[in-house]
Amino acid sequence: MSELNNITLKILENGKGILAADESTGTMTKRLDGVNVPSTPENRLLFRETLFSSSSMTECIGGVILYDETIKQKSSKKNKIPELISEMGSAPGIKVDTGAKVLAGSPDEKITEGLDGLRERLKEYYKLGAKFTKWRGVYNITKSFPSKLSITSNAHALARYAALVQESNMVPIIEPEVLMDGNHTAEECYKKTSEVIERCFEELILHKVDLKGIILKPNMILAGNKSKSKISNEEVAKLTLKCLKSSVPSEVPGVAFLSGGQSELEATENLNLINKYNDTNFIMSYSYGRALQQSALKFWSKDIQDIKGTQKIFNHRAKMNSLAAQGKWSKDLEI
Ligand code: 5MM
Repeated sequence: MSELNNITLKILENGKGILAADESTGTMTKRLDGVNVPSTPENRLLFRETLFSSSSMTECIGGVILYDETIKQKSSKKNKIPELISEMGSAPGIKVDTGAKVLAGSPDEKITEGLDGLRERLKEYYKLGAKFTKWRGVYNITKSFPSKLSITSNAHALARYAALVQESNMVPIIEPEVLMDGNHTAEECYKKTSEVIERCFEELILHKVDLKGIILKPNMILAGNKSKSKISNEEVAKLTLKCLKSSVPSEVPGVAFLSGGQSELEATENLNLINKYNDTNFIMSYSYGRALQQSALKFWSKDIQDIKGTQKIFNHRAKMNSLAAQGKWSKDLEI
């Protein structure tokens, strides 16, 4: 087994998943503003350290995606954050893209940037303890989007990123996120997501990326959040599986879904059904940001020194998702 494949399995096996705590300062400020906590480096660290030192880190969280600010911070006990995560039995990871910018040639779409100087930044992150990395491409659905240009250019960037990351002995998370914003049907989401993922794999293969040493982080197949034709959770699970079965090469060891704006419960329930019906060899797990953090953040904001209480909420959510990643969750386990 290759070293990269080994890392991938350690992160995702046995009901483990990923905590996406890589909100850039802008996004984290929005989240903190939403609960009336000032967005200072100290507060951003305090909330994150509270999660990273929770007991569920050992059993349920195989990896944590960090933002540049956090990977360089020290905990209240003066531990380096990547060391704290490793001591809890999880793997530190890092977001290495520099954000989605206006796509020249199709200004209503986005292209993710960050390739310039990436090789050097990767060396630095590796020394800081990162075992894996993340890069997110974003696509929106309208009648004419995502365009060929956005699909091709984002796939190309994702593949160049992934090749550089593997060269640096880390596992790249490939995150092509087809957004749920809009009034499109689930069928349209299925078609566009399939096209996006297929194109990503064409480029990954062209760039000689070892598919056994990556993690795919896709969206689930959902109707748009403004669509009148919603589908059931069963249908979400079945369409998501159908899409991944036909667009992802079988060498890929694991998939870790993003939550993409689903409620905590929806994200857990859909993941559970995906695992119930999973007839593929892919591990199907989670790499949730909002769906792992929302309730914990809300609770924490009421008393930012209540570490234990916040951890209890986070541990519960992590446990529920870990069960869902094994198809063992049920609604009556929720509190
Ligand atoms: C944690 O949020 C990440 C976004 O950060 P920026 O937009 O600030 O760069 C995001 O990439 C996240 O990792 C994924 O979208 C998954 O998060 P959700 O909340 O969709 O599960």
